[in-house]
Parts: sequence; C-alpha cells; structure tokens
Amino acid sequence: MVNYGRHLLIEANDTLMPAVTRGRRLRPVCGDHVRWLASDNGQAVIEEILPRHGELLRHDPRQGHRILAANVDILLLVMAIRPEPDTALLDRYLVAGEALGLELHLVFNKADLLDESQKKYWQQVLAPYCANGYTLHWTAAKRAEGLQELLNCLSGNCGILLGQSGVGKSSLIKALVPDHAPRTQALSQASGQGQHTTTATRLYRLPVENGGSIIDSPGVRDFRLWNLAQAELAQCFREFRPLLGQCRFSNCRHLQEPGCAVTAAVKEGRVNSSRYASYKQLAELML
Ligand SMILES: Nc1nc2c(ncn2[C@@H]2O[C@H](COP(=O)(O)OP(=O)(O)OP(=O)(O)O)[C@@H](O)[C@H]2O)c(=O)[nH]1
Ligand SMILES: [Mg+2]
Ligand SMILES: [Zn+2]
Repeated sequence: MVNYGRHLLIEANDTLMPAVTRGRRLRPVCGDHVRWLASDNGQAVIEEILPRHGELLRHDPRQGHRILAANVDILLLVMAIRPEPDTALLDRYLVAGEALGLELHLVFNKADLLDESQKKYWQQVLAPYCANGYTLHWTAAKRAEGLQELLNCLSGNCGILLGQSGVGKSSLIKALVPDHAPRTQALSQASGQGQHTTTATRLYRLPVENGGSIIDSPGVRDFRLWNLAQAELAQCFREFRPLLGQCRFSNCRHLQEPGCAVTAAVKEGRVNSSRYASYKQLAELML
C-alpha cells in the first residue's frame, strides 16, 4: 500500500495502481498489505486490510492520533546541521521506537556541509546514543555518500525516514531509489508546489537483497507518545535499564525521589544529562 495524500496507490506486480476503498471505514495507511479487486475503470478496490505487525502513530492537533504507517521494522531518525538537530525531538522518536520494539538508527545527513570541528562537535553530542547501541550513519544525499550502509540495514526490512522538515529525507530517498527521479518531477508539477516539502507518506522499493522498502514522510516537529505508562517510559531509555530496580522505592518515577539510582547516575555523570532532561520532560507530561 502506497499512500499519496488523499489519493491511494497500491503496488501490485511491480506496478502502481490508483485505488479506492470499499466503504468509508477502511482506512489503509502506507505500508499496509491489502486484499483488492480490479474494477472496470482500472482502479483497484481495497476490500480488506491484512493484519498489521505494528502501527506508527503521530499526533495531529486536529485529528488526534493518526496512523502514519504500518508494518515498519526500522526507524531512521534523520538530522542535519541545518535545521539544527533537536535532541529532545530525537529522544521522543527513540522512545516511540523503543516502545514499539523497532530497530533504531540515527542518520546525520548533509555531512558535506560539516567542517572537521563541527563533525567532532556532533560526534561528541551523539556519543551517548552510540554508547547505547544506536547505529549512527553519516550521509550526504547530495553526493550519494554513505548510502550503502543504509541499504545494508534495509535489506529484508521496511524502514521509515523521520525527522524535521528540510533535513533531507526526500533527498535520501531520491539517492537510494534509482528510478525515483522522474516520478517526483511529475508529482511536483502536478501539485504545482514551489517547494518540495513532502506532504504525503509514501513507500518505495529498494534495490537490495531479500527485498526492502523505505517510506518517506512529511517532516514533523512533534512526535507524541501514546498510552505509555511511566514505568514503561523509563524502560525506553536504554541506559536507565540496568538502574531500574535499584531505586529505594519500587514505584520511583526518577524525578525528586530520595535514593533514586537514575538521578544518582546523572549526578555522577554515568547518565547523560541531556537524555535525562528529555526523560524528565516526558515524565512530567504524564503526571
Ligand atoms: N548540502 C547538502 N544539502 C542537502 C543534502 N541533502 C538534502 N539537501 C538539501 O536540503 C534541502 C531539503 O531537502 P529535502 O530532501 O526536501 O528535505 P526533507 O527532509 O524531505 O523535508 P520535508 O519534506 O519538508 O520534511 C534541499 O534543498 C536539499 O537539496 C546533502 O546531503 N547535502
Ligand atoms: Mg521531504
Ligand atoms: Zn528512581
């Protein structure tokens, strides 16, 4: 299932077909597998959405929770020197990914714009993430650099690119998907938009072993959490895990409680303070 704005597209036998749903209650999203029938006018009629193995939710101020994509295996969290990386947003993406049990990768794009001292600086900022086991990829979509690494991790998987507007998600797709360029041109001409800001979520097939696909999504400033209990939130911060259970109180929220193993680790520099600040911000939202 390939979702293009309000119009639906499905992929069947390597071709894309416009589609409609049978009935208004069916709400297919990008990444869905569907059962469909051909209609007389060449459109596919979606009859059924097959069971999903995961849903990625996004908070929409008008519509509440909206499903952004289904059946995703890997989140690729994209950042770049411009717009300036927002580690609080990165932490919210990571928490969402951890809660869903997804594989998580960090992508620092526009590496061509970094001088040596800037690269060192960002390596330092992101070191706690690497120490937590998140893979960090340096890419330059414009120069087609660092792409093989991304293709390797996407082999046999479905990945989604998430990150602020302008970090280069669509440019990465363009560089990763060989026959992509003509299609974008056609689409942007049709929509008549001056800017190429992505407004729809769309899946592309990748030229990798075992098959693989990647989803481009519109840039988001926020990525809310849903239905996550406080105890689960702490679990979503990987570096907290060995500390949980060592606090004086078994129901410790790791905020102001005495004898807290997490805040002690922050004071001693064993847990990064910016990561803890993200935890605190999210935990306080849940109170
Ligand atoms: N120098 C440099 N510029 C890049 C690179 N990748 C993307 N850009 C530029 O960054 C701008 C934004 O790129 P997009 O790919 O549209 O960004 P996006 O993340 O898809 O943005 P939204 O669709 O709004 O979420 C464009 O002007 C690109 O040419 C890169 O590797 N190096
Ligand atoms: Mg885009
Ligand atoms: Zn605690």
